[in-house]
Amino acid sequence: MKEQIIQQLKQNKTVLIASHTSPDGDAIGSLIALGLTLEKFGKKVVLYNEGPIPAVYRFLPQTDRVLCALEPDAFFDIAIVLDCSTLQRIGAAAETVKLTPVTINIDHHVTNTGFGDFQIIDAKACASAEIVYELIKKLGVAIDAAIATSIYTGIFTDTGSFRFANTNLAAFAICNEMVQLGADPYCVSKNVYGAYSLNRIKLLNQALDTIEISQDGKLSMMVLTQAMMSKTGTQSEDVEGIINYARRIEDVKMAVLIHELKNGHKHKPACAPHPYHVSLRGNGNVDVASIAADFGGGGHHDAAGFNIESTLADIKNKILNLEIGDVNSEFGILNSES
Ligand SMILES: [Mn+2]
Repeated sequence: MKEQIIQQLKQNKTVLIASHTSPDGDAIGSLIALGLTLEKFGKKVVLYNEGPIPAVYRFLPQTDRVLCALEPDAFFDIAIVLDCSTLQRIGAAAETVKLTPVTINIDHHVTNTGFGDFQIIDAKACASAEIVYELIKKLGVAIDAAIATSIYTGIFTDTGSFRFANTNLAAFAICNEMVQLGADPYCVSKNVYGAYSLNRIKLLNQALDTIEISQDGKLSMMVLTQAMMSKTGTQSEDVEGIINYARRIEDVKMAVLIHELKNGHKHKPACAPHPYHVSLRGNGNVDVASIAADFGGGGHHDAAGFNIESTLADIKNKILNLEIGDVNSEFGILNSES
């Protein structure tokens, strides 16, 4: 498959590269790394991310050239979609991609639908940045400090700083090489774990106040509403990482964050259905990707999510009634007590 993709890249001139909305470090890092590489490879490259790009990732090279909207008549020879389990994850540009003659799907989500004409889907890869790195090697393009920093950041953030179950040998090997090629670990972590705004701490306080634990103690649940966000003056990027507080509670196997989405109908009463994004985080013993898939979402074994239009009471009920059975972890973590 890699050979065919390289063949396609050689034959064509204009390339659109896109990654998912509400991007994380892997979505941005992979996007920039592949974009800079293909430019060195002689391609005309447009980078797309619907955003918003969190402030903590704006230190990455050339993030200011990432477009959040395309001209309605924009046309490309090839579209490359990164870190997305479905094409729809990129947002409005999916319509442009559908009209593109060749679509390449590069991803590491187990729930990837296999869309596009060519795919490299590797659920064992620690990040999409790992797959992008391998593609760059195959292309034979020299990795400069800007590309190295972008790949390093993608792997560093998607492995939770080498803490999550997806942390593999490649994560260390590639990051070691990226540091040799000019990535600065201190600079990356200083930016990624930069200072929190007071507003964000106030939002965290509100979120912590909503924690509920299921009867058997295996599930923790948090809620963030738009009212809390406007009260604390926070944006969607400030929500990132908050779920980890619910996950770290003793005995919890799965943490859930129910986040009310922005286009909630303002004039509807609180008991009417609203759009929510539900994030799931497992501790290694629960396959949260399959739970998310049951609700029409997707993700990884330990981190997944879905969107739902519901009342808050309904969704909380559904979640508290979920069966959190132990499954065989694909990472072999079978240290469950029960
Ligand atoms: Mn990723």
